[in-house]
Amino acid sequence: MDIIEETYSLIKTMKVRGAGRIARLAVKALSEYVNSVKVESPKELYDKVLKASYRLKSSRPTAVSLPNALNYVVNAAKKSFDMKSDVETMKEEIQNAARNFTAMSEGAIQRIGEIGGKRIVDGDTILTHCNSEAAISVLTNAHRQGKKIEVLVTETRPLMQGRTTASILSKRGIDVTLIPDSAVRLYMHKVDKVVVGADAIASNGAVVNKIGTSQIALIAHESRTRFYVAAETYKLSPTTMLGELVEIEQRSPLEVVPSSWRRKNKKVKVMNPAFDVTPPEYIDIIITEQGVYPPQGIILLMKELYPEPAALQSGTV
Ligand code: RUB
Repeated sequence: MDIIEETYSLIKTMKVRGAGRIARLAVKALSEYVNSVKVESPKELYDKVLKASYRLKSSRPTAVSLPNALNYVVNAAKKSFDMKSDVETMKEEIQNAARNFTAMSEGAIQRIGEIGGKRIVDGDTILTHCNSEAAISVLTNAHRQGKKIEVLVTETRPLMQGRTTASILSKRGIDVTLIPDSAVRLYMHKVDKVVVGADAIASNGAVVNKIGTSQIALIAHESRTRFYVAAETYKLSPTTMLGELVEIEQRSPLEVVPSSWRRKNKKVKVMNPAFDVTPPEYIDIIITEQGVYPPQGIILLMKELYPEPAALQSGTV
């Protein structure tokens, strides 16, 4: 299980982060694990795949891309096992599924960029939050389509993922300004569109993304600024169709204040939620690789892609 434990730790400690990246890393780990694991029977292989995928799923709780990606691979294992394949064939089919997921994910990000880039117009000032491959793809495509854009990037405390975004966009030749999270309302009058990514999208169109996203959406709503979400369809959370909630990850207080400060201020409680929920009323469109949806329309796409969410809830995969 070495590769599984290594990957668990890379995701948990956020050395690899972002909903799409952790999904691809997890399926890659599962595939490598399957390649090297020694088993006596297809049943043993299937059980090990299930166990490894449970472990990987538990590394971070909010990004639904993680269980969706792993379920995609586990489903291939189950199908192969049900077809009474031998161990070698099962291994091959599992590894193919992992490769397919990765290719699909990378293609989706590119397609979202092409679709979303068209929604940006020449001269737009756009605000983005945190570090999202899908949102960056939209901004990069708009820039490559020859539109002159200016991007405001929030720092994204406490871990400052905004610096990564600012650096990437700037290296691609885009005019970028980094601002503190608390300056969003001051600058919103300059902003034409907000573009953010997503960790999970609920069946009512609510979007779970980096903490602070919902505050930005509220400010955008107040000033009638358009609010776009760029997200691959594997960010849709099928179990929300059954009334399940998306768990919001609480991270260590030490990401907010150093331990020396905590020792001196023992009575102060420190909370560090990593994500929040933006209600559908504050979102104009969700840009997916399958097209653009109003948040209220996302349920239709979800029902098409996940016809049997109860199977996921029962824990069979
Ligand atoms: C990252 C974050 C990103 C989404 C979408 O949070 O909230 O906006 O994951 O990213 P963290 P992407 O840094 O805590 O992982 O579009 O790259 O999947």
